[in-house]
Amino acid sequence: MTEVHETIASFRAALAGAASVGFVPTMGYLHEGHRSLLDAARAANDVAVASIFVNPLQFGPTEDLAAYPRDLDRDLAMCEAARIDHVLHPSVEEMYPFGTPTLTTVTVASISAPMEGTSRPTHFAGVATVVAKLFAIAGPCRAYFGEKDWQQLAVVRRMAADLSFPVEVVGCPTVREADGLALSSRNVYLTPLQRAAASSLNRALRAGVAAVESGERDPAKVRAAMHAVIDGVPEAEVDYLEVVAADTLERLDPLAGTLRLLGAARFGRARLIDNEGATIPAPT
Ligand code: PAJ
Repeated sequence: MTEVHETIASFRAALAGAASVGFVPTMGYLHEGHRSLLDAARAANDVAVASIFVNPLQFGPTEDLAAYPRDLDRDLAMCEAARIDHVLHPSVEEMYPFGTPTLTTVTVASISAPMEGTSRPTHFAGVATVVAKLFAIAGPCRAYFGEKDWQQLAVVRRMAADLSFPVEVVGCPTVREADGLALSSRNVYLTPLQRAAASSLNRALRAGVAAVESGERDPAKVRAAMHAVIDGVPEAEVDYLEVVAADTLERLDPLAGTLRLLGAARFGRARLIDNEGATIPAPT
């Protein structure tokens, strides 16, 4: 039976003394992408736990905090099916008893700045602050994050290392629909027409990967290859399409080493993000 905890104290007490803990932080409205993280946590640890908390700190003033989809009963049924032992489901007051914004904020410079950071300037400080709190609450554990949010994964990895959290951050592959669209809680905002158009984001990124794999080393040309796929899609409003170093997220010219191609686009109300990897072998 999955046990639900509304207080930090009760969740902490439940985890104390476990030989190994696998932890999956989420904002709920769980789908098969989250399920893959729950399964990975369950498979590799004695105790498998999750958190469900829509974190107000990581939403900008004009973003979808109030509208963010929620369905706790369905989420708990998925946790139960995945044999998750404990779920932390705190109120905003339990997490932020002194209110928001918090006086103490965790920021991860440079990695947080480009791409999502440009479009959503306070987002990663909100993510890093809540994840630091969740790591402090869970204690020593393996924590599972999706590659779907590649920049978030990079921010969390660096934060955990810089602050010496006793946490091993584990990245898990992106779960997709058959047409390539990455599963996301925000996909529910899409109308049927927008849903059909939304696969163009992943197609654009794969066109960029194909350009790199066919020998293109000029980042501007790789970006152009991605734009060529999506710019003509009337439902898509591109925010950015980038190719950067996979770990530092720095721009490289010429392209070299382990790369990540990342994009964000609006389809109606839904702002979707996605990414793909490409590696340029070192010259021999
Ligand atoms: P949320 O969007 O609910 O995502 C929770 C975790 O599920 C994240 O690590 C995310 O990368 C992963 N995930 C989402 N879609 C996925 C997919 N299609 N395939 C694989 N993994 C996927 O990300 C957050 O919540 C929040 O920012 C959080 C880290 C919980 C902090 O509030």
